[in-house]
Amino acid sequence: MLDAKVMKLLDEQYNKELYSSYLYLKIADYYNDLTLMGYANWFNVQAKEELDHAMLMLQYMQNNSGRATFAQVNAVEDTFTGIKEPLEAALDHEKFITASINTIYDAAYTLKDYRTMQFLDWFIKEQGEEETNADTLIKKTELFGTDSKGLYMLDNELATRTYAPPSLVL
Ligand code: OFO
Repeated sequence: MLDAKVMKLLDEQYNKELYSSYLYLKIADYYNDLTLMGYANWFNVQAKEELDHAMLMLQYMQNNSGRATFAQVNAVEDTFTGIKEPLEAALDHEKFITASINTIYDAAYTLKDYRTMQFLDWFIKEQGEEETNADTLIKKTELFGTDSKGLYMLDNELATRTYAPPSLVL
């Protein structure tokens, strides 16, 4: 059994991961509308990965006699303009998720919940990679995205991203 405080934080994280997937589907939809199909593909793949993260949170709770509350997933605001704005929103969101994972880790550490700390190790590494990826995408868009030929090539590069299931298996 896990401590109730840790279980509550994991449950909230489950909801945040579902929202992450929803946010990235929204961003993919935005780029789809701009006919930037590579950017759309990149975020559709990211949305699938986020759904995997939600499933891992749910499975970990279930494996430890917990249950999720299945709280409402927030709506995604449709306020994006330009090509760079959704990328900045994605990076901000990843920083928010990193802080949220760190909060759960802190709680697990305080309670000497080594099992949850070990589970979260994978997420901490993953967040580092995702923040880097989001930041790189912004920088590449700044470098090449202002020129139509450069944007076309960058979009083609992003179209090659493929989905791979998570390396963490519970
Ligand atoms: Fe769930 O990986 Fe980032 O947000």
